This record gives sequence, structure tokens and C-alpha cells, in this order.
Amino acid sequence: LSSRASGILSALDIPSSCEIPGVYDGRWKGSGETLESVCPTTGEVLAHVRSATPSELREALEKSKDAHLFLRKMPAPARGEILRQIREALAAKRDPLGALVSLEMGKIKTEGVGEVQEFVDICDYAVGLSRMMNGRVVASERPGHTILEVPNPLGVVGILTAFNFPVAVYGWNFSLSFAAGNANVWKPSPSTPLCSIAVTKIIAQVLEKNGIPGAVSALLSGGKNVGETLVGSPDIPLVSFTGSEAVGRVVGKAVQSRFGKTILELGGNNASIVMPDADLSMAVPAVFFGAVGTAGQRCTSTRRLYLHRSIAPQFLDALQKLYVSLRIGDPLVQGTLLGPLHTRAAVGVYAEAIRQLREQGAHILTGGQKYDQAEFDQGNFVQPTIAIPKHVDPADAIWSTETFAPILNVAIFDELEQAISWNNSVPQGLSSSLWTQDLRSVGKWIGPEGSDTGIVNVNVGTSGAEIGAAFGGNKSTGWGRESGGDAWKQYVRWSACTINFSDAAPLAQGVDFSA
Ligand code: UN1
Repeated sequence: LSSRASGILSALDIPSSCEIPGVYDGRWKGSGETLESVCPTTGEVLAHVRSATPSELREALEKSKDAHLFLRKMPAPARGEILRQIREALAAKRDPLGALVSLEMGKIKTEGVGEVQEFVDICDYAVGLSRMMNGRVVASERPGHTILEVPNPLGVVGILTAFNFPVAVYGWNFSLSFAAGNANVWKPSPSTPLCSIAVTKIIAQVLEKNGIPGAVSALLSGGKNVGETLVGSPDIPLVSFTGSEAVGRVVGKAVQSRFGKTILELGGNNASIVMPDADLSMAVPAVFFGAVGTAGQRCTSTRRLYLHRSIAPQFLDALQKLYVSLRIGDPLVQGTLLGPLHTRAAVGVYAEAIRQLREQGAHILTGGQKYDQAEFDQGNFVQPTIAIPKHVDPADAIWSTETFAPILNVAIFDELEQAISWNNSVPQGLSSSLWTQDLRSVGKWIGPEGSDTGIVNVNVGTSGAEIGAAFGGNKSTGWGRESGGDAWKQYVRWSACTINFSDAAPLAQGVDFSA
């Protein structure tokens, strides 16, 4: 192992041994198939991680069920105190954990650290929430009666996360779900096992210190078979899944067929619209970050850019300048803005998307190739690309498909209505952003004739949401909401409790049933 990789691992108490156990349910284990963690920058194999066998999976699930029985008896504010300690433990490891995200996933270091910060932030949020998960008192129509809406924990929550946010997305789900009193089983992406091991170690230490069963935050590293078991398990009333639309469709149906609940965070295909009155000194860098940041591998990355005809040449000129000056390379080196794609396969997906663009006569303004210089040889580096497709037909695959790579497709519009209709014309509905200084455009954009996405920004790019608002998207993004807002309400079972304090037992709606 390279010295820098072993330095990062040892700062996080991960052994640089040949095989690392990837399963935790109060005890570390793993004797199933081996997952490989590969550094996307250098191609170095960082670790082999042992996943769960079917019997280890069953055992972990049983332990999580027991752990829930323990946790549900703990008052919510006491659970909040545990989250506060987890927050502190995460913050203490912010730097090495952020570096590990960068090393294993490939995003630049400040974004890796930022991702850990999202987990810290949502812990803060959940600590507060642990004293505010309030139900309601409803006015009853009957004398001497009252109705309470009561939240109680669900049981065991399954959390299936993607490679692109290997730390934060577990954080969003775990913090709220734990505050609500659930045990959690985490199946991370098989290509970022080290991040999930590092996070689980940090959480486990706090749990152990407080005498709480480790299986309230169980880790089940593995591939498709582990995912399928969790999705199919009647012991998991809620499955939170982040990933592709294709897999999300399968997960959604499977969980629905057993009447379980889902939170789905699927594809994004996000647009920025730039009006003639926009402040371009803000809009250009924001589109640059949205399209190129994280090498285009956020669900919220900007993939479509609709420019008003009057500012289009000027905008593209300024944007291209930023693309050309881009610092590409090792994401752990300070100053790098563009790291590699996460996998070799993703380079193929990028190349295929570029091939399609070319075949259909798109004008490639910049980019369109893999980096072939020797220094990028071992990594999955591709050039960020701006393309002007020949057709603006929204049904065309170029516009309607989410390609998880830094490719930005541009079209020119004349009227805001046209741009909004293009924005809304794709299957996905995660994020969108409008650049304008005209209040009338803002009103239209956020209203019933406006953007149909879950995140609707004004003079803010499509990516980089804070944790305080609910995060998620509509349509084929899956309608899920995580993190802030009312998202916590999904992690509980609600009961409507009608209580009669009177000496009579009248029926609702005045029904007379006297014998
Ligand atoms: C994701 O890409 O799955 O809004 C999540 C953002 C981040 C989270 C992205 N806070 O871009």
C-alpha cells in the first residue's frame, strides 16, 4: 500500500491488512465474497473487504431487531445525546475521513471534507429533533374526547447508499432514523467499502462507550445479493435507497409488493436556466461548479444548460475559459478541481455518451475525450465537456438520460416558458436552477407553472444543497425526501389515538346504534 493510503487508513483505525472484515453487528466479521476497493486516481488496490455470507446477514438482522427493542425504550432526547457524541467523534475525524472519501471515491478533498461536514450538520439537526419529534392534538367532534397523533419507531430501517456520497447519505438517514428510535442496517456501495467501515467504526465506538448495542448501526458490505435480501426482508419496514432509476424501479416494486415503505433517491438530470437579466459573474462559476464539480457525479450535477439567446455567446465564452483553466489531477492535492471518475466502467459510459453526441451532429465546444497524458494513465480521468446538441427535442436520449459524468448539454431559448417546459420535459425531477434578477420570472419559476423538481433554486446552482431543507426529487427521481424539512416523519409509524375521557361512548358522525 502507498504510504499516503496507509497514513489515511491508520488515522481511521483501519488496518492495512490483506483482508478487512466488512460486516458489523456489534462484532466485526465477514466471510463472504471479497470486495475490492480501488483508488480511482492511481488504480491502486486499497483493500480487500470481506462481505456478509447469507448466515451472517441473517444474524445481523436478528441482532438489529433486538437492538431496536433496546433503543425504542430509550427516551428520544437520550438518543439525541448519543447523536451529539457521534457528531463530536465525526468532527474529530473530519480531515482523515474527508481524505478517505477523496482517496476511495475520487472527489476532491474539500468536497470529501464537505461531505463529512454534511454528516456532522445532520447530527446537529437530529440532536435538536430528538426533542421536537412532536405529534399533534386534534380537536374531536365528540364531547370528552381527544385525538392524539403519536409517532413511534418503526423497527429496523434498511439504508442502501451509492458510491458518490459514501458518507453523507448514510448520515442523513441514520441520524433521523436513530433519533426516531430505529435500528439501522447499512448496505453501502460495493466500491466504497472503506468509507463505510471508517464511519461505522466511529459510530460503533460511541455506541460501545454508552452500552448501546452496535447493531443499531449495522454494516452489511456486499453486492447485489445483500441488497436483495434487505429489500425482500419483511423485518425491514422501511428501505431507503439511493442509486439509479433502473435499480430503484426494482427496489420500489419489491418493497411495495410486501407493503413496505420506501424512500427513493434516484436519477437527477438537472437544468440551469439563464435569463437575459442574470448576473453572469455569479451564474457562470455556479454552472461551472454544478457541471464539473465532483466530476459530474452528484445526483444534483448540472447536466442541461438553457441559455437565453441574448447572453448565450458571452456566457459560453466565459464558461469555456473556466473549463480551459481547470486544474485536473490528484483529488488529494490542494488546488485540484477535477478528479477522476469513480470507476473504469464510468469512463466507458462517458465515451458512449460522447459518441452519441457526435453521431447526432452535436457541436462539442470543449472536452470530449479521455485524458491520455502519461500522468493520468492509471486513473479514470475524462475531459469535462460542453456540447451543443443539434436537436432540442426533449424526448431525445441525449436530453432525457442521466449520464453520470461531466457532460453539459446546452440549448438556446427565447422565452422563459420554453425553457421551463424543457426543464420539465425529462423523466427525472431532482434539482433545477434559474438565474435572473426579475421578480416576475422568480414567481413563475417557483409557482404552479414553474419547475417540477424537488429542489427549485434561484441564483443558486443545482447542486450543493444544505441539510436543513428536505432533499429529494419528483417523478422518476422517486419522490423521496431525506435530511431536513419533514423527512423525519417517514422514519416513524404514526398512530391516531382517540381517547375518551367522558362517561358516555358516543359514535362519530352521530351514528345511533342503540339496541
Ligand atoms: C447526491 O448526489 O446523491 O446537494 C447527493 C448536493 C449534496 C448532496 C448530493 N448536498 O449536491
